[in-house]
Amino acid sequence: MTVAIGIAPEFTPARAPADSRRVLGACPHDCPDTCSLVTTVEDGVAVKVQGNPDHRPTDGVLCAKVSRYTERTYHPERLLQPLRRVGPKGSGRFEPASWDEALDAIARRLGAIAARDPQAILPYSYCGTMGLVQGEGMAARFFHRLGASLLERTICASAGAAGLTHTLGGKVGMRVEFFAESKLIILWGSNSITSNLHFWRLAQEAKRQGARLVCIDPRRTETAEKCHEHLQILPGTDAALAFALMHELVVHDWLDHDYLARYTAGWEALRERALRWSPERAAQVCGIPAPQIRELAQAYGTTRPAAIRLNYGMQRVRGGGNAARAVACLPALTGAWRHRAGGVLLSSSGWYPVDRAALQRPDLLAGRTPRTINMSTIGDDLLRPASPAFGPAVEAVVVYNSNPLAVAPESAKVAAGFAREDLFTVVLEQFQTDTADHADWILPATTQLEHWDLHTAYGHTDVLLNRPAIAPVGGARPNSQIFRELAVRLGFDEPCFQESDEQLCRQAFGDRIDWDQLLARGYASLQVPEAPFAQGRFPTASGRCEFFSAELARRGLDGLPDHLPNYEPAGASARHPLAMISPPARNFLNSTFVNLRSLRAIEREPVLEIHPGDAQPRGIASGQVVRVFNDRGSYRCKAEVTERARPGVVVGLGIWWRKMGLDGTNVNQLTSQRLTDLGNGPVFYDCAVDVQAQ
Ligand SMILES: Nc1nc2c(c(=O)[nH]1)N[C@H]1C(S)=C(S)[C@@H](COP(=O)(O)OP(=O)(O)OC[C@H]3O[C@@H](n4cnc5c(=O)[nH]c(N)nc54)[C@H](O)[C@@H]3O)O[C@H]1N2
Ligand SMILES: Nc1nc2c(c(=O)[nH]1)N[C@H]1C(S)=C(S)[C@@H](COP(=O)(O)OP(=O)(O)OC[C@H]3O[C@@H](n4cnc5c(=O)[nH]c(N)nc54)[C@H](O)[C@@H]3O)O[C@H]1N2
Ligand code: SF4
Ligand SMILES: [Mo]
Repeated sequence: MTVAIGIAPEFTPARAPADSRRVLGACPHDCPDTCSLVTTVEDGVAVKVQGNPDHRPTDGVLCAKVSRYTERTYHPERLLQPLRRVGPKGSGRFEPASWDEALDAIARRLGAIAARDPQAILPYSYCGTMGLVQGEGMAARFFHRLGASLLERTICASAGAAGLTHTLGGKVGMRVEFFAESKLIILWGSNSITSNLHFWRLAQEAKRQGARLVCIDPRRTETAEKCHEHLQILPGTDAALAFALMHELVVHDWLDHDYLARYTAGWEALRERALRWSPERAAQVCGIPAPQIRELAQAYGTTRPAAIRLNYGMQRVRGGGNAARAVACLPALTGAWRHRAGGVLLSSSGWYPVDRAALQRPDLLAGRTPRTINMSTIGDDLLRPASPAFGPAVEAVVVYNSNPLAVAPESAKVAAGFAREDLFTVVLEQFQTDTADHADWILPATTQLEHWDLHTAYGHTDVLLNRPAIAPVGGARPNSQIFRELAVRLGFDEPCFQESDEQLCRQAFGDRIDWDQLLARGYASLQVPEAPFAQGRFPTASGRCEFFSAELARRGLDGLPDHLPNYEPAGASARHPLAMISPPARNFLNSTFVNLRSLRAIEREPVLEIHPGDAQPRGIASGQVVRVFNDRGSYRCKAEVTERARPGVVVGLGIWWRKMGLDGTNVNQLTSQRLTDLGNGPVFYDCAVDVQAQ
């Protein structure tokens, strides 16, 4: 499906005068809200970052984190010049160097490795910035031209994305603004107040109009507390719940038979599977009362319009892809899609017609097909020797927009990999993170206030332009500039390596976007239909909502969604009877912002939430140091005995820098490198542990 891009009809002219020192930008962080920023600049200094009141999804409001963006940009620990390692690997000891020294040395080393086999070089990046230019723009061109290993960027959302794509046809769904008109909103695996604040504002609006809010989450989050109903489900059991809801929809005939007949594929088979999931059976699996499931089914089956805000919290388990599939099926059973305020939304990113080939230039591979390495198994892959199946051992890693030491699973292995003396590691960073500590060279990168970028979103459907508000701080340079200069030194003379960031911004959508409008207003809206699937027209191969996916069946997989139990379910192991989840802390964004004093003052220190019923037999009291452990490792932090955690499930809010932890570790010391059923994603929330008082 292609969509045109224009100015939202509801657009009102910016209030700031044309000559103001207020610069329009976009929040770069990995958050569904992608806010429009207004930065006030005085004498070349950014003094304030605020939410743009003219941008509807932002509505003039930013979260606590980005409201403090100037504290981050002018942080006394900002990296301001290139640094060369002087101590042993991982010691964090560096000396300053000039840009020429750094870039010459890096180009020499990468060139020498590439001359043997460029696949021994691995880029490692994720969403420190979501920008199309400072993300996989110039960097992708550089690594494609080099012929480096490709990186499969799975660490966050790939299971859910695959689930959605095999059901709805892409990362598409309801338009977020219409949740405000829904009468029933299910917040499924989503702590919106923490990680999708602007959605929560819409849910509140709906609540004021009489909507019922239901939260499905193993943790009693600040969001769950404010909903009418909370299903405190066991991690990794969402598909079972979805099937029980289907069971009840069938049994009570709360079905839209016309919608099912016209716009879905595989209904008979799905129906049969759903009928095996009585609420009683699901209640056993999910660890919640059967009447609660029946009530939710009745509400979902009889309320119009009903909407589901699915988030990524529920897909970080073995069966995450199937669970996302099962939930994504629900609105087609009731015909909820017929109304603009009905349906499901996990991600809207698939609506954007981004010209990735123009930005990333895979043609620069010139017929080469490098191997692909999954970023979620970086621990094992850095330690893997050369072999015919794997290819060459990884000899060099170039990290940008990511902090794998803190965020990747099974971090003892990740740390061991990055500690290899023979590994050449370059880290482009704003701060000396755990990963930067392991670098041979650290290159100081600009923040969002200092560079150009263009942003899509995954929680709304606008395109945002980020203009630099201030000059780069100290000697920092944009990622794009760093890759451009490395390209020159490696003799890459294709004209695309000369292109400016502004040119890259323009290439992202070609002539499908009005550049002048973006420059003037900072954003433009995609024209996505109000009720995109009211008459089917799903972007699947069949054009239908695919309960049964012929494509999955062709790959030898189950064509229907199913409930796949966790690898490490709560209570299954006598040695490690507790399930641990590690969702985001409200005042950090993944491992970003952990080093901001004002925000750390709120989060205080790493804690493990544990239910009184699990704490008491272990002799654990609040404030006490505990050891959390399994066969992969051990991690010490303070316990917080609280009913926010459900029985059998402990919660380690993330993601702290390792070096701020008691033993220089964080929760990922315990998580595993196993992968999800679909999408090869990580299983952060599928992790059995036990806890001991210290
Ligand atoms: N403040 C803040 N905002 C963030 C982030 C952050 O770190 N901090 N991270 C950003 C990123 S990278 C992402 S991907 C997005 C979305 O990030 P998500 O990880 O989807 O975050 P949440 O929406 O908080 O959803 C997580 C919720 O799912 C719950 N959960 C865990 N396991 C299960 C399960 O098996 N089933 C169900 N039903 N629920 C489960 C957790 O307890 C948690 O409350 O948020 C972004 N926004
Ligand atoms: N246990 C556990 N682990 C998790 C999760 C969880 O819920 N539990 N969540 C997972 C999820 S959803 C995600 S998305 C990943 C997140 O993993 P990452 O994408 O690695 O996210 P961050 O930890 O925020 O690290 C981003 C880094 O990029 C840097 N950065 C920001 N902007 C720029 C820039 O313009 N240039 C350069 N060079 N650097 C920049 C920041 O300073 C920061 O250190 O973590 C995953 N890990
Ligand atoms: S992190 Fe999310 S809520 Fe906060 S400013 Fe950025 S986009 Fe908005
Ligand atoms: Mo994420």
